[in-house]
Amino acid sequence: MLDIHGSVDWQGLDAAHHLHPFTDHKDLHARRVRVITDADGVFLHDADGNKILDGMAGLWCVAAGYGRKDLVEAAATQMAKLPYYNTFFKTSNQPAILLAQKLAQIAPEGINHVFYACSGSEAVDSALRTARVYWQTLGKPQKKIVIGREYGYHGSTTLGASAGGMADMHRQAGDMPNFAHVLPPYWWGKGGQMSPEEFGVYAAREVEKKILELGAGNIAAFIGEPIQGSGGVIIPPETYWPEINRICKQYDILLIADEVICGYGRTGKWFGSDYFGIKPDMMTTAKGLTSGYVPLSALLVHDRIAEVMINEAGEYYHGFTYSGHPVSCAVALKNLEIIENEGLIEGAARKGEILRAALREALADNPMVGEIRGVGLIGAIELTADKRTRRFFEKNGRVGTICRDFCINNGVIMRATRDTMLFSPPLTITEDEIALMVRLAKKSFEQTYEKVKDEVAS
Ligand code: PXG
Repeated sequence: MLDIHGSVDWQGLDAAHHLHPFTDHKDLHARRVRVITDADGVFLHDADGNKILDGMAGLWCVAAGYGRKDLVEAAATQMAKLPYYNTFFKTSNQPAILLAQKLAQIAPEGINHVFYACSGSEAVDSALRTARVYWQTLGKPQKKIVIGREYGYHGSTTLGASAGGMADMHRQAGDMPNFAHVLPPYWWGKGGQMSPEEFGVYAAREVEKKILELGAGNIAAFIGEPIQGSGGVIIPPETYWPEINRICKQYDILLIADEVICGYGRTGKWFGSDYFGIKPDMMTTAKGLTSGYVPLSALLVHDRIAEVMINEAGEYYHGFTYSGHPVSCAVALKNLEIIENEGLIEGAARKGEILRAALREALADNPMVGEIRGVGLIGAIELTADKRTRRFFEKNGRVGTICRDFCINNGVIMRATRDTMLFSPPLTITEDEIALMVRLAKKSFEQTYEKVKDEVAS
């Protein structure tokens, strides 16, 4: 499809043949899809010549930033040496072995085994399958139910969608039996008159209530993101995870930390579990593992589960063609080396504080800006009709979408969940780039306020 100047009509071609994830296609075709052509550092370029600061690191994944020749070389070298071989039939490959060793080194104490897949969703599926096999092997096949949380996101396979707490996904596909959902530790939205600390304990005890209601003997696992990412960067009060640790231990329920977003430095620690002191039996990881350059996920498994799987469970009837893909594993090894050598984890903690302080200063006078929260380089800004009472706008999601559109038109990508604005830039972002991101956000938030100020309490 060529236009009169002989260049490709990218938008027309995309609309003609491409079905997109999580997209209302009629709505998309009524606008123009944005075609990203190339990227460098924290900046994206599109086919219309715009340069945009990527405040989301792609989909929370491009930790090491765009345009890294070292990652490209790691992939090319491995492709030339061994582009593919499987890990099924008593075979392995060197990058997969070395990466498993490295992951065991950096994972929390007692987590020393790795199962590879390609996506976060597959890692979640693998965790849930592993939990089933574990309990069956121990003679407790009735322990099947998985408890997740409202606003949780655990991927888009049918099991992942069922474990997650997104109502629209349940309606369309993810409504498998043996899943239950509880209140998220979302103090701003659901904490009422409680202090954050009281609410953290309250939200954790909702898990305990659900366990008592369904019977601990029927429950396989609790799954939770250390910080709920897509659900609105919900950062639990510090009282939450210690209580969840206690509850899972007391009722003999596996604790699965979904680290797909939090893992590999984003929180200013290797894992969100390190930040919050979570004691997981399994951790699902992906995204930042390869900085998104190639697909790879890793399910990290605690010794107490691995021992049962290895010594008692017999054959594990589960796996993917690309489990332990040598190119993905080689890129992951280089990416973890970059994260360590460039001090990106400590950098995330330090730069996160700078970013939040700058946002608080820049947005202090905007009456629709409520809580600004974050840990390391993941954070959120609540847009509110009344910051004293934490009242939401009518038709939740409308103001967030307005703000998101202003942001992108001004040259910065932030994501909106309901009316909460989210950010998660590459860990390589510089202080100058942080300052630019804040300037662009300030302008976009002011434009949004101008549009909705009649609805905002002064
Ligand atoms: N768990 C968590 C915590 C995630 O954030 C997945 C599992 C699934 O990973 P895959 O690789 O199968 O997509 C995710 C993915 C968004 C957005 O808009 C977030 C994700 C994916 C797509 C969009 O916030 N997270």
